Amino acid sequence: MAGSLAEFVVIANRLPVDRFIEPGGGTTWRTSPGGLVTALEPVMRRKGGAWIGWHGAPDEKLKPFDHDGVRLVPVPLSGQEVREYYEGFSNGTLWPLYHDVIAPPEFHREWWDSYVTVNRRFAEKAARVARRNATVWVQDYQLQLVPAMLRDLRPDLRIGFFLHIPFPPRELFSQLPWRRQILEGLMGADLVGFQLPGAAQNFVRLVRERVGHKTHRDTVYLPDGRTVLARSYPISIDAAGFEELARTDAVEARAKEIRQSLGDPKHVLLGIDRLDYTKGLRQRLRAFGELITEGSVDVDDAVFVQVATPSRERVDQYRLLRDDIDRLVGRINGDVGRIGQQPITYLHASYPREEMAALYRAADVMVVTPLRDGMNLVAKEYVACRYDDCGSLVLSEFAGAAAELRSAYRVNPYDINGVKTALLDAMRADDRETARRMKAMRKHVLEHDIDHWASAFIDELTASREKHGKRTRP
Ligand code: GDG
Repeated sequence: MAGSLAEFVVIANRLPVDRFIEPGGGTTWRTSPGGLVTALEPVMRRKGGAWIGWHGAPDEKLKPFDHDGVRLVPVPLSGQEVREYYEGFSNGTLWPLYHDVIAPPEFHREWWDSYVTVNRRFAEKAARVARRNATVWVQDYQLQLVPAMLRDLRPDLRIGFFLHIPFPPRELFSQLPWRRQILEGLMGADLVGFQLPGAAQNFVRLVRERVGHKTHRDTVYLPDGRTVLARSYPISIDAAGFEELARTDAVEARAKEIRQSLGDPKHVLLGIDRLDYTKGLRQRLRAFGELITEGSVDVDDAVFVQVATPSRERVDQYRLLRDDIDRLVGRINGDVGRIGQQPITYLHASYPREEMAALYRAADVMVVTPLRDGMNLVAKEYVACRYDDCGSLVLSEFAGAAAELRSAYRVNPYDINGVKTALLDAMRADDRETARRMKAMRKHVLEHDIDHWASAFIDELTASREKHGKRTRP
């Protein structure tokens, strides 16, 4: 397939593969775990798709290659671009700004310049790879300028954009020195997708107020007659795939083993997150620590397992966070632990999918307390794995998932007493109440899986462009 033009193109910061060096020195690529790849693979295969993204190593140029029937087109980044475009503007400016400025965003003009340069490189690559009238789907905050840049180069294309993280209200977005350029970048798309309706509304309002375009509900009317639709498409997971994995004997056995090695306590509580300041780790650990200190929960009865997957370790704020959480866990375990009885088991590591499923199966209470989160897939994965209708979910109202998982124990993570109450409620609930809540959440997650998400977006993108094409045809 390499060499031919693609009918369907995905552009994301990263290619959906990881490189492995074999013992003999040979290189193989393996599909990286993640719902997006799984969801898009069938479409990509059917339509002769291409995926454009960085392959993960700086200062290295690679030729396009085929992997599992999909054409992968690597985009090179220099070491300096990784620092300025990726760690800098994407993760030091946009990430904190879009997550309610939980950490202060940094604004540096050279980071912005690098963001523009790299976005242009992605757009140019897509312009060369896409067939005439092809569909291109741009992913996430690292690439918000790509839609407009690509439209300039290839007005024939149908362009969609999806933002995986929140889109902030104007009071926060307006801090950005390059706010107008970002809005104009996004408006290059025919369809701009968000996790929640509120984010789409924030976008439309900003376009009206900052750029001055006419808008009506979810539609922006551009001076050239083109329209841009802004809608919500809450992302999901391969729910059936997770359930199937959770039902395997190996995962069930491992879940038992995990509980045993924790001393078979009455309650196993679990948190799984990238180690990120948006995820509210500190708040949940404090709440749990206080419950034990006060004696509301006996140290022999409950264990909190917190998996914090290493993330963005070269960004200063993430290094500080790691030290902060290390200290907090040490203090709680030091204060209230006993020999052989550590209330918090803290794991700073990443695990295979099977181990994740076993952890979900081992946990009685899943604790998801982000201060702000676009969606939060961990919450949905937990629900998908609880095929026996056991297990409770404590969920922050500031996670996108809270709009769908209405039967979770809902918390404001800033309210430590509220989190404590919810943890106690979840631990003390009887089986009937637990099953009632879990059944309702499972129904939703199984009916609204990742395929549902991808086809809703692609169908709308197809329809919007067709409508638009008819209106403007001379
Ligand atoms: C962004 C948005 C939005 C984590 N540790 C391991 C591991 N994971 C997997 C989880 C889950 C995924 O990573 C994390 O997804 P989240 O949604 O929880 O969070 P972000 O990484 O911040 O994702 C978020 C998402 O994009 C999708 O739009 O929901 O709001 O911030 O799937 O299972 N997987 C494995 N080992 C680990 O150690 N295998």
